[in-house]
Amino acid sequence: MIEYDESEKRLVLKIVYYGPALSGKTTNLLRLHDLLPKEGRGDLMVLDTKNDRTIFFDLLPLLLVAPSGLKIKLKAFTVPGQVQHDQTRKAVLQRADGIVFVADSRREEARNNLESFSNLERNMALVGLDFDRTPLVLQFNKRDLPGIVPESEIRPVWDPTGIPVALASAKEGWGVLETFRRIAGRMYDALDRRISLRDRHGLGREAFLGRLAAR
Ligand SMILES: Nc1nc2c(ncn2[C@@H]2O[C@H](COP(=O)(O)OP(=O)(O)OP(=O)(O)O)[C@@H](O)[C@H]2O)c(=O)[nH]1
Ligand SMILES: [Mg+2]
Repeated sequence: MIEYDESEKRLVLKIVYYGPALSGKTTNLLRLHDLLPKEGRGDLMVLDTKNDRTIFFDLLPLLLVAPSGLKIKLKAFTVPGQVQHDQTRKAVLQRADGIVFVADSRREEARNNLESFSNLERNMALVGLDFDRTPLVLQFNKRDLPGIVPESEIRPVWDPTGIPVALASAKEGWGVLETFRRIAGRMYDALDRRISLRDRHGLGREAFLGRLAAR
């Protein structure tokens, strides 16, 4: 549900980091803020935390300008993962153009991951997002910890679904940028089909990703 105003040459995109409590969504945005180039990167807003738990949302705004002059603002949000904040999760999820689901890779978290994923599917339906058409990337975070589900068990489950899987340790700072590039790439493809970013605005996929997520 992109916000596109052709006369104003303005496009606003929204990425939502979703997932169970404590899976590392806020940490992803903190790292992303550190890893992305200063140019075009806004300030990270980490809102209303209580003992480091998100109770509203976090927001990292990014800005880039296409050769046509189109101003693209990309807002990366996190939802609060704790079960009781479902209303807030739904509100933050509204009009998302891309979703990163951050799972906790530890085996004992499998059930929480699944419940949160079901919650995502339910809330997408409630806010009118089509699961099959919304760009989605699945991040298995906390790969630095012991007791994680190995990749050999993850791939056979998720690869057949077509949902891209990224492995990460947001704490150590790896996999975060890759995850972001993958969701941004998927969003570019969806956008290009709708508003011809390349042909009308002179913005190719690599240029889009390069300006957004160059290191
Ligand atoms: N070992 C390890 N710890 C991590 C990793 N990512 C996040 N953490 C830790 O996990 C805890 C929760 O991280 P947050 O980023 O606040 O989790 P969240 O998903 O935003 O949690 P909610 O806001 O409650 O939904 C913090 O202590 C982080 O430092 C990781 O990759 N590895
Ligand atoms: Mg958080």
